[in-house]
Amino acid sequence: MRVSKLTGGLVGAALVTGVVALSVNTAKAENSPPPLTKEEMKKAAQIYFDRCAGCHGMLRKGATGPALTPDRTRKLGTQALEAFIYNGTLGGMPDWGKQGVLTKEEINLLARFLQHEPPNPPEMSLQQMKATWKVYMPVEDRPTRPQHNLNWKNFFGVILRDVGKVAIVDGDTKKLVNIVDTGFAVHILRSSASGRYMYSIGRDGKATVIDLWLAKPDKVAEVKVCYDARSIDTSKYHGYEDKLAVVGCYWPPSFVVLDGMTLEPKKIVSTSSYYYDTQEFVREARVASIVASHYDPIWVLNIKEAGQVWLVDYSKVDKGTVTIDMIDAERYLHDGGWDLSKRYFLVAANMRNKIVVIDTKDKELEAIVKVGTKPHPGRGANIDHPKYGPIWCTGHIGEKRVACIGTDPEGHPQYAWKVVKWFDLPGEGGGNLFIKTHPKSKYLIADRPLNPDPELKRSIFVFDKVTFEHVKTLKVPAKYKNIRAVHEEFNKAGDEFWISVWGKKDQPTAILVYDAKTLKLKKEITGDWVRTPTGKFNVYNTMKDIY
Ligand code: DHE
Repeated sequence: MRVSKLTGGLVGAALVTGVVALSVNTAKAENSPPPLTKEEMKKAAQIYFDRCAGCHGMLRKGATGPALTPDRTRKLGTQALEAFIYNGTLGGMPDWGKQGVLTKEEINLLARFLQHEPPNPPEMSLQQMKATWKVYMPVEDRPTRPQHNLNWKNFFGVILRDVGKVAIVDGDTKKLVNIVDTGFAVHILRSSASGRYMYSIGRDGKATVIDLWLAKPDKVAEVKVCYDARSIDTSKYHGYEDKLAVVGCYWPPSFVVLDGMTLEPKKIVSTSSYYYDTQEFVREARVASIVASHYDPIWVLNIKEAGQVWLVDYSKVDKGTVTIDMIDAERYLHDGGWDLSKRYFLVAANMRNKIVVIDTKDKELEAIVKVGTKPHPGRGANIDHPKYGPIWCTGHIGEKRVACIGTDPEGHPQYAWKVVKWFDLPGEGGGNLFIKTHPKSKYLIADRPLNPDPELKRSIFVFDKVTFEHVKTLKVPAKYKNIRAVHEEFNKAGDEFWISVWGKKDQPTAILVYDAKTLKLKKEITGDWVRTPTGKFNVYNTMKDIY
């Protein structure tokens, strides 16, 4: 079990409000939830936050996972809830018990907790954010050129998820450059427009900026802007390079604009909104993925529950103004990426089995494309195909098919916004989280960490980018036990790709480097520091949005 980082923060604050006690005491006798002591409530709230809130929401109204409000959970009762938590579901819910992540006692606690009203999570003000803001190296003390001779644009930032660190690894030599303390469960990394700065965002809402030009690249500033977050990006438009950053928060539902170099918080905007379709108010309308336009001073923010895509113009943020175009799209928006031209942004509406296409030039909804069950593209994979022209592909959590969509309405109108190609991952079931390619590579690579089959979840599947034929299955060496292979990333040249061997916190694992031509394992990056590696981000590919 992960150690609580929130105690005294989110959960602590919720307890202070007295909401918990209220909900326990006022429950009607005939329909009362199973008893929980204050201590148990605190512990259960933490487990829920760590493991469940991402999919079911802090207020448990449901998103990627179903609603877990007491009217539903009390009908299910403790035993049925325990069974779900222990075994997971075919819809993609992890088998927390079977995997050994949660003990039987913790599962029982959680099952009882779910039958109570959810505790009220707290808000966060700009002043509270500023109290956490630390600049380790002021901008004026930072170097004006790189203080090392390393090929820093081919560095990889590797998330060491459960140990709360990011490793900077030299993509040329595969040597560790430094390990940076970033905080709890970093989710993603993004690079600034120049590539010099690497940003991380943790599940605890802490943003960190790392300066890759320092003799030993390290963090130069950090700030906690919310209690729960998944996304961060930076200003990539000409004239704004490296100047601003934006964090997308899950709780409180909001986005926060920061100074790009110091992370000083500048502006908070609430994203609580109305469901685009029913027009009912949704307090917990969270920010899922964010991308930065290269052609306009715009961030594309996906407001998950509301089913809206917000185009946020940051050009006047210094005057206190952000202008937002709110585009009605589909629920529930999750992850996505640019097409090859970087005019269109494609994002998964994962509970409606659709991909939403936003035209960022004309600032409107371009199309909604039906795909398979629970699309999960990561940022997707772009291919310039000889027949279909530019296409963008996504895999699915809920099934084995991969769908590729035509993205060139001008050059190839007959294929635009249609699934032009379906192809299957071998073996049964879904569980794919990420697919990736590189303009220089012949291959498209897919993982499958959420598949229940222990062999499939440790495998990486390689496909020909033109014929879509399955070329090879790469298996993580057998010496790594009880692991999952997750997330692919190419190097700058596109001639190798890296895979994470994702195990438990107490288990040293590896980052595997494959030759992208021969598909042979070229190098195992190991060491005591390689713990729970998840996402890996090549500086050049991330700054240029190459995927
Ligand atoms: Fe992620 C991307 C949210 C579970 C690893 N994840 C994203 C993005 C969102 C998101 C909104 C897009 C960010 C962007 O592009 O701006 N992820 C969530 C969840 O809500 C969810 C389902 C449950 C949760 O509680 O977090 C979840 N994600 C996971 C995992 O279990 C993974 C495998 C490991 C982990 O860190 O928990 C995981 N997510 C990642 C990675 C990316 C990501 C590596 C970036 C992929 C990329 O190539 O850009």
